[in-house]
Order: sequence, then C-alpha cells, then structure tokens
Amino acid sequence: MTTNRTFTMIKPDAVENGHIGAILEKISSAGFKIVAMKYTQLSTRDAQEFYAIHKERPFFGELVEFMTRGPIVAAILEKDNAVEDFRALIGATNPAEAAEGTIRKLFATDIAENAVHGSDSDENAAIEGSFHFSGREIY
Ligand code: RTP
Ligand code: MG
Repeated sequence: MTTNRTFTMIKPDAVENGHIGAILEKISSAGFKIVAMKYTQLSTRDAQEFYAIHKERPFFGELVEFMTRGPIVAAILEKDNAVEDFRALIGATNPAEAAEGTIRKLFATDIAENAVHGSDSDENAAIEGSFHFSGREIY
C-alpha cells in the first residue's frame, strides 16, 4: 500500500443508526476515492488483534464488545495526504470535542461509539488495510 492511502471503518453504531450512505457521501465529497470496500462483522479475535495497541487501556473490553456487536463497513481510501486529511474529516475521538461539520460531530454518539475509524499513520494504514483486504480486493 502506498502512502496516499488510509483505512477506515464505519463502526457498528453508525451502521445501526442508518448513517452508511451519509458517511460515504461525506468521504466522497471530500475527495477520497474508494479503492477497496466490504460490509462485514469482526469476530472477537479480529477486534482484539486490530486494537491490540489498546489492550492495556481500561476501555479495551468495552471497545472489543462494541466493535463486534454488529456489521461494519471497512474501506481503503485514496487521496493526497490521505491519513492526515481523513483524520481532519472525521474529527476528534470525542464527538463533544469534534469540529463542526466533521463526521464524528455529525454522526457519533460518544467517545466510545464514535461512528468511524481512521488510521493514525501511513504505517498503520498499510497494516490495517492488509488486515481486512487481500491484494486482489484492492482496485
Ligand atoms: P480510531 O482508532 O477508532 O480511529 O479512534 P482514535 O484514533 O480517534 O482513538 P483511539 O485513541 O485510537 O481509540 C480507539 C477507539 O477506542 C474507543 N475509545 N473509547 N471509553 C473511552 O474512553 C474510549 N476511548 C477510546 C473509541 O471507539 C476510539 O475511537
Ligand atoms: Mg486510533
């Protein structure tokens, strides 16, 4: 994966609340091209592995339970400066602190159920994209 890509998930809360279409529209309007996408559900093991970096945090159990409770949309997005620009588009982790117009401000419930994931570095974007997609699923 090259450095003009990032990885995202539309999380179970946003799927449950019917926001898939609106979130994809925001992503597309902001100039991101979808190069891979799937509708899927994480197993407990998947979520524990995906969020392994947070395994010592007090919210880890709650995070794994949340991320596995229903389907998600996983996607790889392409744009110049993708990682940084996508983090700006989604807004702060806590929607109460997220800027107006950001995806989390518009669609998140709270700091735990915050509608979307965005990779935090080029290295993690590559790791996370490969976690969900094989080379043949990326166009
Ligand atoms: P993400 O990885 O999902 O894009 O979110 P992020 O970088 O903005 O936040 P991070 O610190 O990586 O946390 C990962 C996810 O864990 C949940 N969380 N819950 N209850 C809490 O205090 C708490 N803090 C974080 C959120 O779902 C957060 O996005
Ligand atoms: Mg993070």
